[in-house]
Amino acid sequence: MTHPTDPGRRRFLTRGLLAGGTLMLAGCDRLSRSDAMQRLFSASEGLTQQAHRLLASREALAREYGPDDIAPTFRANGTTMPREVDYLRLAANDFRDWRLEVQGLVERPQAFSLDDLRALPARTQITRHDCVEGWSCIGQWTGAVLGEVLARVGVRDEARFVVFHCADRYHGGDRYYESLDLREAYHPQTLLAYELNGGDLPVANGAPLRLRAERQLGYKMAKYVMRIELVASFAHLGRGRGGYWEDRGYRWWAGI
Ligand SMILES: Nc1nc2c(c(=O)[nH]1)N[C@H]1C(S)=C(S)[C@@H](COP(=O)(O)O)O[C@H]1N2
Ligand SMILES: [Mo]
Repeated sequence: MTHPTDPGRRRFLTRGLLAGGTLMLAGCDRLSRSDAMQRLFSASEGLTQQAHRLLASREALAREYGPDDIAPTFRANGTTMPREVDYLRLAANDFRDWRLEVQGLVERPQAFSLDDLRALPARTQITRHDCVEGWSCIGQWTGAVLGEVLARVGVRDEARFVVFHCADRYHGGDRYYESLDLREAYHPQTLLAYELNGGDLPVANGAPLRLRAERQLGYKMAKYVMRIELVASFAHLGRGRGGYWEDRGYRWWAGI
């Protein structure tokens, strides 16, 4: 497995470097004329420092909260009740026949039942969900660590992104989907969640399984996940931008 330098991340890094450089120069205008400061600001050293700081921040944990912070009901947004017949049939039988297909650029494509996923190494975390529409909500999520699922299917070297295919068509139009790069997928807080606040995940919040990628905005966190596909590019999916909302102008990189 390699950690890819995807275009989104490269753009993010460049933006960060430029912003960091401008701030430092603006704040240290007088000092920067001294020899020592000139040396410190010499292109390679300054950029390396900034790059290290940014790379480290990609590994950082999202803030976790305490039980007292949990909202009484977790707000639901976007699709809250899929209308697709296949989904309704699975829901009617309490998702006993539901299977998560994991396929694409993997060594051993596999289908996981909910029990299979519950048997994998799990994590519980209390985090804040931030939606671009301007609201936040704190909830407790339990789920299988996505990295553990990926380890079981064996990610091939060519794979760069993990795509989440959902059951719902947003307002009856295109199917919802999302994608993460492998670095975000292997982050310890990235979960395939089957529980919210200690109970089964409600349909409104993505039953039976939804993604939690805690350092990303809400629209990245695909609900009603049916299939996971490992890909080298998402050009062939939807309108080619890596997600339902990305196809409509949202940024692919939604880190917070
Ligand atoms: N399948 C699917 N996933 C989705 C959406 C959706 O409409 N369909 N909406 C997204 C948006 S914009 C947000 S803010 C969160 C909302 O999650 P919640 O309903 O648990 O609050 O789910 C995201 N994942
Ligand atoms: Mo959102």
